[in-house]
Order: sequence, then structure tokens, then C-alpha cells
Amino acid sequence: MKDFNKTLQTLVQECGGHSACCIKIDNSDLKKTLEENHLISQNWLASGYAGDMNYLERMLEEKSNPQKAFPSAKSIIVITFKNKWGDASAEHNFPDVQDDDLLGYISAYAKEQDYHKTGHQVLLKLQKKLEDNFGEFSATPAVDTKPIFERLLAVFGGLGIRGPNDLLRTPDENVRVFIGSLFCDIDLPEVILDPKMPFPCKFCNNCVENCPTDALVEGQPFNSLECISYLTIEKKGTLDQSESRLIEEWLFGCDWCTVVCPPKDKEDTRIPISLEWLMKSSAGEIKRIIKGSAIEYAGVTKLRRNAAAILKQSDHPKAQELIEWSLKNLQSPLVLEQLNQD
Ligand code: B12
Ligand code: SF4
Ligand code: SF4
Repeated sequence: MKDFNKTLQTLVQECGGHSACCIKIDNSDLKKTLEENHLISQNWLASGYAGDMNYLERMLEEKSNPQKAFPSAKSIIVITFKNKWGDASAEHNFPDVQDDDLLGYISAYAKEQDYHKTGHQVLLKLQKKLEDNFGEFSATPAVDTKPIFERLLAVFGGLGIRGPNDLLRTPDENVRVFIGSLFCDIDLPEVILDPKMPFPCKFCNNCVENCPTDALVEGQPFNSLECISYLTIEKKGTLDQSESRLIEEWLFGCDWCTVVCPPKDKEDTRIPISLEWLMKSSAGEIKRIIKGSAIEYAGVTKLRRNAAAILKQSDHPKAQELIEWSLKNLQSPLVLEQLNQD
């Protein structure tokens, strides 16, 4: 096909995505980049930065060898898509909060339907459109959960650069994009882009300056163990005193290193949650509200564990009352253990 790049960008946008590249799975430069990354990742894992995310170690071999992980694939289409991330009109199902409520916050990226689902929808539509041009082919869509170094592939394909916040920064939509991949069992023309960034990250550094913990420290590897997103979503068991302080008022995820990526968000796009509502509503009601969103991955117990950690750190007049109510009425051993922590 003559200008496959142009076609690919048009098709991905028609399908609801933002940008796309296409990499041959046997590209020798990709192999070299993955080999280098493999060593760096091994060291990172050996330093304990993965914490409770045991799946990162389990998946490492496959992540570094896409040809083994996806044996029939010939080309990888990598896309970015937004799912209204950072858009003030993005919606959520949580009830409104009142001025005097004691609040916790959910990261803005969890608004709208689960981005995993949106990404799969875009990728499947894109496959159908490509089949109109190239004939039917099999393909495996992947967003987040399959063994893939998604940011590495996106950077290799020129969709953007890796920012100091360890995220893919695109030339026109900053870091607030998700990544998806389509492993295609067909040889497609390669599209490796040359991202034209409006300014280099070294002139900004907002993300590092606004990270409230030591997760992002210049010149050091990304430290998940200090990242609020890790602590609120992935950390198992209770949060100790210092972890409870680190999470501030976050119940799920953290926005500080994304909302400051120029153009900075003008309004607060976090989801405010009444902690009283979170503790006192039935688990069934909360499950109904988070169903189909990215928050479902954490589940009700983890949201309440995080709420318990926030309450224990709070000097809000309502906090002690809510702790006492929760100790009497909630049954989850994890939440009770968190509430009983000194
Ligand atoms: C595990 C995970 C997390 C963990 C760990 C985060 C991390 N930075 O690795 C936690 C829970 C903390 C997390 C948080 C978030 N995540 Co997350 N996460 C992932 C996941 C599933 C795997 C990432 C991974 O493998 N990490 C492990 C390390 C070993 O791998 P690595 O990141 O590639 O890092 C190595 C290389 O960079 C290498 N390296 C460093 N320098 C160099 C230089 C060269 C030349 C080379 C070759 C290599 C190299 O060293 C690093 C360490 O070994 C990806 C999806 C995926 N499958 O990729 C989403 C993903 C990265 N997450 C995403 C998002 C949105 C988030 C949050 C913004 C959510 C939120 N609002 O709370 C935060 C952001 C936190 C942050 N600043 O990173 C998006 C990011 C989109 C983007 N624009 O980049 C992804 C891509 C999911 C998706 N499909 O869109 N996440
Ligand atoms: S998500 Fe929050 S804690 Fe984690 S690196 Fe970004 S700003 Fe720091
Ligand atoms: S906040 Fe600034 S330094 Fe960080 S990724 Fe965005 S542009 Fe780069």
C-alpha cells in the first residue's frame, strides 16, 4: 500500500483512537532494544521495586520476547487512545459530595468505562477496517494485562517519548493517553514515526517536582514502592504508618504527575468520594457503582482499606466518629486491621 502511515492514522482516528504505529515483530532494532530493556528490568526487579506486583517478574521472559509470547504474529500495531482522560466532560457513577463531607479521591483516569474495554473496542474496529484493505487476518488485542512492554513499544514506534514520570508523552496529547496493541498474523508495512515534541522534558520537569513522594527522583529508577498509585491499587495487606501518610487522600491511583504535564489541567478532575458513604453503603451498592470501571480491579475492600488509612491520618472532626462506626459495623479483617493500626 502506498502511504500506509496516512491510512493508519486516519483509520485509528475513525475507530476512536488517537495515533498508531506499526512494527514488524522481527525488527532487529526492536530485538536489541528489548534485550537492553531486559537487563535493566531484571535489575529493577532484583532491587525489589515491583513490591507485590509478582506478575511483573512472572511475565518478564515473555515481555522481552514478543515472538515467543505471540508466536503467530508478524506485525504489531501500537495505538494511543484517550477514553476522555483529562477531559472535563468525562463521567463517573459516584454520588455527589457535600461541602462538609470528609473526602477521599479517585484518579481521573478511572472515569468513563474501563479503559481496557475502550482500548479493545478501538483495536477490534481497527482490525475490521484493516481487513477491508488487506483481507481477513487473525489478531490478538492487548491493553495493559498481556505480557508486553507497552511504553517501550510505543516509544520504539515513535508515538512519543518516555517522560521523567515514566509515562509515554505524546507530541500533541501530553501523557494523558492509554496504550493498546494489536498483534497481527499478517505482514503489514512498517510505520515508525518521528515524534516532534513541542519542547523537551528538561525544560519542564513539572512531573518530578509535583510528585509528593520519592517515587520520581531525578536520575533514579521509578520506585513503585513509594508511588501512591501502587500503594492504593497494588499493595496487598495493610498500609503501615508511613505508607498511610504517603497516600494523602487518595483512594485509588494518583494524578499529580499527569495533571501538571503541559497544558496543565485547569480544574480539579479527580473524583471526590465521601468517606462516610464509602464506609456506610452496602458492599453491593458500591460494587454496582464501580462495575465496568477501572476501579473494579481494586474492589470494595481495598477502597475501604485506603479509606481507613486516610481516616487514621485525619484530624477532621468526623474522622474519629467514622472510625468507631466502622469498627463496630464492618466485617472485613483487612479493613478492621487497618482501622486498628497504631
Ligand atoms: C505495573 C504498572 C503500573 C505500576 C508500576 C508503574 C511503572 N512505572 O512501571 C503502578 C501501579 C505504580 C502503575 C501506576 C500508573 N500507571 Co500503570 N502500568 C503498569 C503496567 C501494567 C506494566 C508496567 C511495567 O511493566 N513496569 C515494570 C518495569 C520493569 O517496566 P518498564 O516500565 O518498562 O521500565 C523499565 C524500562 O523503562 C527500563 N529503562 C529505563 N530507562 C531505559 C532506557 C533505555 C534506553 C531502555 C532500553 C530501557 C530503560 O527500566 C525500567 C525499569 O526496569 C503498564 C502496562 C504494560 N503492560 O506495560 C501500565 C501503564 C504503564 N500504566 C498506565 C497508567 C495510566 C498509570 C497511572 C498514570 C495510573 C494512575 N493515574 O494512577 C500511574 C502512573 C504512575 C507512573 N508515574 O508510572 C499506562 C500509562 C500510559 C502512558 N501514557 O504511558 C500503562 C501503559 C497502561 C496502558 N495500557 O495504558 N502502573
Ligand atoms: S502517580 Fe503520584 S506518587 Fe506515583 S509517580 Fe506519579 S505523582 Fe508520584
Ligand atoms: S510534566 Fe513536563 S517533564 Fe514531565 S512528562 Fe510532561 S512535559 Fe515532560
